[in-house]
Amino acid sequence: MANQQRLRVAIQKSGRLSRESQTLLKRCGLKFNLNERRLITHVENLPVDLLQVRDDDIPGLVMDQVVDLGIVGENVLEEVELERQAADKASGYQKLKQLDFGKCKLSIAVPEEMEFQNLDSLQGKRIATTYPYLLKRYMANQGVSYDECLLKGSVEVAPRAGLADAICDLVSTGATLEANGLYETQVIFTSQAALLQSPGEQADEKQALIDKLMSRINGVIKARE
Ligand code: PRT
Ligand code: ZN
Repeated sequence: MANQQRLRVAIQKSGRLSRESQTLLKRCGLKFNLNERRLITHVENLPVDLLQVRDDDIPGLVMDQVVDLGIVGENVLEEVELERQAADKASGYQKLKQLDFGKCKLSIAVPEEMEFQNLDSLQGKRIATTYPYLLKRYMANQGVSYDECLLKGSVEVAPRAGLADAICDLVSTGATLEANGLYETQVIFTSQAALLQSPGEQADEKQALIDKLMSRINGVIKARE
């Protein structure tokens, strides 16, 4: 394993959370030059290494204590947590802070022409999603059974393509739903980016660095409000 003395922080390599994750860390005084082709970047002025990875990998890296901190959407965090619990894998973490960006909803949406009265209208229907565990938990709580259509992308076109009757996908402005002739019926989860810490105790020096970063992050977020 690489140098364990340095604090490891996982951030999304490229996507909706990348820019704001980097901006937040820079505002906290971390000096670094990221290159998308590099997995690890050394921060110049503090013993911190940044890992640029797919967002889906971040919760597992934190839960397995491969990294000390991670920034990821709560939607991905909760989905991975449920998936790992089902597989009997370690799923512990500490949520240090909600970061006030990457806000979205995970919602069920149906085609405009569908006869939808309430959730029971979806009984026995097929629902396309990238979030099978969050959907399953919600539907089980509501007592509605459904068939799954697992898609890692293009969820919003599944009904029109005849692959599913409804979808469960992330929504922010709603423009994607509208463009695909769908409307939101239920919000099943609300999400924003969060800062996570791996479970268990850290060595004193590392914990002191985490505390220092946390107080800077609190300052940055407060200044934004
Ligand atoms: O490559 P990698 O796996 O790292 O990235 P990714 O493609 O899986 O994720 P990415 O970058 O698209 O999103 C990262 C995170 O941003 C998500 O997990 C959410 O926490 C957050 N986020 C916030 C969103 C959205 N808003 C969002 N609108 N993620 C996705 N969308 C998509 C949604 O899936 C749909 O296709 O945008 C479309 C809907 O947007 P509206 O504005 O039309 O409603
Ligand atoms: Zn992803």
